[in-house]
Amino acid sequence: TAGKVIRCKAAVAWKPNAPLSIETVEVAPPKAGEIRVKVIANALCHTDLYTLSGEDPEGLFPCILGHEAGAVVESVGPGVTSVKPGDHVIPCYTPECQKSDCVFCESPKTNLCPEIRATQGKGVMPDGTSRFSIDGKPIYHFMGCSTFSEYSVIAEISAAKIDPSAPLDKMCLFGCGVSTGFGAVFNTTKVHPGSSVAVFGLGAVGLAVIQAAKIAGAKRIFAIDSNHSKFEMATKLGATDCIDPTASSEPIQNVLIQKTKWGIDYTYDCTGNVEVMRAALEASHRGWGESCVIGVAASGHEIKTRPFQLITGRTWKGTAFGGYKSRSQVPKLVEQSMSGELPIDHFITHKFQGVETMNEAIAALKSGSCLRAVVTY
Ligand code: NAD
Ligand code: AHE
Ligand code: ZN
Repeated sequence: TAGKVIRCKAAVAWKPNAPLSIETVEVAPPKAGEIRVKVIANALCHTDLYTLSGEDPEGLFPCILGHEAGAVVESVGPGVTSVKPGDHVIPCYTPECQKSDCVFCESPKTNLCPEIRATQGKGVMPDGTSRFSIDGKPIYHFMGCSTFSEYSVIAEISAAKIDPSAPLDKMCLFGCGVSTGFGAVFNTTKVHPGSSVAVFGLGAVGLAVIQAAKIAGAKRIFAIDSNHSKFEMATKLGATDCIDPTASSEPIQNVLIQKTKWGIDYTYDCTGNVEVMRAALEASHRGWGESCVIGVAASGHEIKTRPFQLITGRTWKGTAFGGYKSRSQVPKLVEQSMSGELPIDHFITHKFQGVETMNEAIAALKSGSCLRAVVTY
């Protein structure tokens, strides 16, 4: 198949807020610096639903969504040296070019390599064109991954090569949500033993924050969600207090401060709701509390608080992909999960077979009873 167009099935988003359409797409061979991958399994992330809703200012249609996957390299374009056909990879929306003149890759402070970010946001490959088409009409890429397709083309610098013995139908979770939650704790805030943590929103991202906070030695972990069905897993992973913010007329930040006197050392928004982000910041500890924005808010939604909250020692921060440098660190996450240090099976609550089941998987994630729905192709 190398060098030839592949025709395969993909779930195409023709327009916002409509069911995906299962189509036969043409996937062109990879160009220089690109690789073509056979997607083995894809998990749904809330961000796929966000972009499908039409609220994402970077959302382009028609497109092929999907950014949490496990894949096998089918063929490589000219100049590709870090992977070869047959290698197992996790496509990563945060690439890592590893060039010596990339100040972001060179810095230990960030994972935000900008090498292909501009074209990625425009739904095209770095040369400005798409590798997907239907009857010759181009279809946009998404987040540099587009894994709602049996085959996809990604940049070499977006592919984290992992242990081939690791099951891709589980390791796909490291493509986004679980890595993000773990990294928010281990990289972005560096939770210290004995500290207190509050997590707003108990989807896979929020629950991964709880799991990591427990491992980091947090003593008290508040789990906050309006959906009580999330409390059981939160408790299993280490939450000490589960709170429904709608249960009281008192703002949740006040409830939390009353329970802790001065607030909470580390708080995380995993909802994407800007009011929740404010509550999380204001629930953080006077003098040193850190609040980390993880949830993605729609365009036009902005955060606010009284500057006094910052003057009195709170820090507002945010994370993309948990701060993990994708190509160098995702393989280690896979190892840690294989060794039992970072178990992830509990996030997979729903399984589907075939790219044609993608709409069912979307319905599952929306149902409120799902953490991750994995579709195996
Ligand atoms: P999810 O939909 O599975 O979970 C969200 C949870 O938040 C649900 O349990 C829901 O009941 C709860 N919730 C929603 N509104 C709430 C409110 N007002 N108060 C309390 N609880 C509320 O989503 P997910 O896949 O876990 O993703 C969580 C968020 O993180 C999304 O916004 C997603 O787009 C974002 N995200 C960001 C990154 C990043 O790199 N920054 C990575 C992955 C996901
Ligand atoms: N196009 C969106 C950006 C949304 C956003 O912030 N995405 C997160 C990842 S969400 C994964 O599920 C992120 O890492 N952003 C950094 C980046 O470079 O995009 C919008 O709302 O504008
Ligand atoms: Zn995601």
